[in-house]
Amino acid sequence: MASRKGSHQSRGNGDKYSVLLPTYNERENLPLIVWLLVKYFGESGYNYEIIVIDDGSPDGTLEVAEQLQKIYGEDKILLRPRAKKLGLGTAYIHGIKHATGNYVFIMDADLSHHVISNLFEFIRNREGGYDLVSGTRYRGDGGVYGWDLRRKLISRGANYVTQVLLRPGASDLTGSFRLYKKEVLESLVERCVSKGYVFQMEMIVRARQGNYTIGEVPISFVDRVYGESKLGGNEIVSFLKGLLTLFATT
Ligand SMILES: Nc1nc2c(ncn2[C@@H]2O[C@H](COP(=O)(O)OP(=O)(O)OP(=O)(O)O)[C@@H](O)[C@H]2O)c(=O)[nH]1
Ligand SMILES: *[C@@H]1O[C@H](CO)[C@@H](O)[C@H](O)[C@H]1NC(C)=O
Ligand SMILES: [Mg+2]
Repeated sequence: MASRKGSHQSRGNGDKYSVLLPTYNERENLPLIVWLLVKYFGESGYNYEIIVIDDGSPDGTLEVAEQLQKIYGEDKILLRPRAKKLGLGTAYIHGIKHATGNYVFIMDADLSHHVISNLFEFIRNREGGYDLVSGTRYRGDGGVYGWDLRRKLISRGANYVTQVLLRPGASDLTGSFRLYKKEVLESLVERCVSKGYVFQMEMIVRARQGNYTIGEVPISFVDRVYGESKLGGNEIVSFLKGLLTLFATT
């Protein structure tokens, strides 16, 4: 890892990182992930902003985000809420419109990703010239913790079927911890048709089609401690439908 000397100084030659945090009922998780991000970026000297896209969470996530904005500043914490739950895919699209960075991180707000141990690796890969850097649970030290067998099988199975059908050239297709060049993200999002869980996968498939270079960083994924999981039978059915649509149209 590169030296951390010279922290608190501007770094990255004018580069700016926008972190998109979509939230739905993440009141308990948001303060910690924001604190971790502020701490990391503050110490490393990279310019950054955190964009919280809350979809009218009934648990009061937005009020918590407003408090965080008061603490860390309006230039660091941007709030771009929507009135109701409109889905993860469109939350990203909404967030990108307001991003002023030339690089964009997307990650879950539920602390499932070990953000700090990995951020630097993402940035290092990015600086190595990749158009997008994707966190992978299926290579190197990557892994999944806290999931029951059923969920592990679903995730592995979905990944395997997609590998066989679409040969996307990345080991983890449904992962949600990624770093994009902003213009790459914009052009991929424009071409994506799917919503929900297929969205992340389609992004990688389209990246491959567009001949973008993809770097990979092994990540650990831990199950959320706070809040409820939303993965049910419906998601699995719609995932399979989306996968087949993607297979048929690419
Ligand atoms: N703005 C917005 N955020 C959402 C929506 N659905 C999920 N999210 C957020 O997107 C991230 C990923 O969603 P999760 O529910 O954690 O999905 P998951 O990790 O596959 O499943 P669990 O962690 O088991 O619930 C989290 O930060 C959620 O709060 C939505 O419709 N709108
Ligand atoms: C990607 O590369 C392949 C092989 O070099 C080429 O045939 C194809 O046209 C390229 N696609 C795009 C979108 O540039
Ligand atoms: Mg999660």
